[in-house]
Amino acid sequence: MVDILRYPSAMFNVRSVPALVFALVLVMLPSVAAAQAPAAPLPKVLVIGTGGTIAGVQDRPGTLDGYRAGEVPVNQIVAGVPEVARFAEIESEQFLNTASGNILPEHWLSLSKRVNQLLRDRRDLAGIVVTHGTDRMEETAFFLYLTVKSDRPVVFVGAQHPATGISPDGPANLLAAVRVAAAPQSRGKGVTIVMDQRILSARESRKLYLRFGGFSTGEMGMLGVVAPDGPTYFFAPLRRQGLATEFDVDAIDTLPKVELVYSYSGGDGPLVADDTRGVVVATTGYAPGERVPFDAIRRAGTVLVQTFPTGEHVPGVAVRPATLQTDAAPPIVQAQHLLPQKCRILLMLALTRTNDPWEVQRIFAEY
Ligand code: DAS
Repeated sequence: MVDILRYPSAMFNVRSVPALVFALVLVMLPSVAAAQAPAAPLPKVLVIGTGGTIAGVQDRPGTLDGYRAGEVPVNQIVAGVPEVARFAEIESEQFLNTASGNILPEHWLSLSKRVNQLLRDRRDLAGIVVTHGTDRMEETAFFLYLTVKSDRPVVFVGAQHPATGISPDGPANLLAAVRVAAAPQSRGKGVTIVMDQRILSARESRKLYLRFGGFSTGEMGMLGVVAPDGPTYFFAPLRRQGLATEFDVDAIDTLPKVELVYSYSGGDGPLVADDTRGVVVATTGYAPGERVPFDAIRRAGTVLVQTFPTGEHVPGVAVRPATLQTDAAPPIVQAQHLLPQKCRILLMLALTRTNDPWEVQRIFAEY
């Protein structure tokens, strides 16, 4: 008997060679066809630039010295990361180019209007990335989280080191953000912030510190990570956002004035201007001297929202007709696990729809 391990050709009878060739051709045909088939088109992602450190330039490149945020145009930032072209067909658009401390509520409105318009008109876009300064990123991202009526991903990204500094983090962050915006599994997850390979919900994310890894979602954890083989999700938001939002930025020209104040030992309450429609109080509990002015504020028709300074507290939420207060004054609206600056944004939007604190409470319980 022939040892077919040592003489594999002995498996085949010489007379069956034509049959063998035919069989080989049959086996190889699909791979030849696959090699010749045009590659599937890459998803399209639009990168909208607003500035920040990711667009920052130093006077002494290659150091960790100071820099000017919001200098490099977004098309140059994208061109500096050619690796993104493996995952998406990229377009870019310059919305602003500034440090994020200059970004105001009117910019939130116009950016949200633009993103809504793009996602309505451009069915070909898989998602949108917004480059943004990290100082105010959590606020702009949360405004869009509440107002972009789409299930397609809108991903905010920035950097802690400028592009010309030592170990810039912008390129890796941008690559991760584009992969998240291009991924079908990112649909329905709401507006996110992608920093340091973490996918964070815009509702929960906050800047904790200036170093790498400085963005956190506190107790709520992250939605997912950008792994070497792409975005991987563990959780999805359940609160209203995206297609389920009731807020319509196209019907809003200006946002109502809402103040944010702290309560503290020995405090005697804030002074609130007449045109203030809402006040958010960051407090773990009022000082005796604060009760009277805070009561007066809400009796005068200004809606008062209370949250923990850390945003971590989750109080029970009263639903009409039960009352949280012992007096007959309108209720103090209770926020649930929401940072004070994000309560301000939600209150601004709520006040575009109602002045009734019970209705505002309903909104704070749903978003
Ligand atoms: N602190 C800078 C940043 O990290 C500047 C800014 O927020 O625009 O992006």
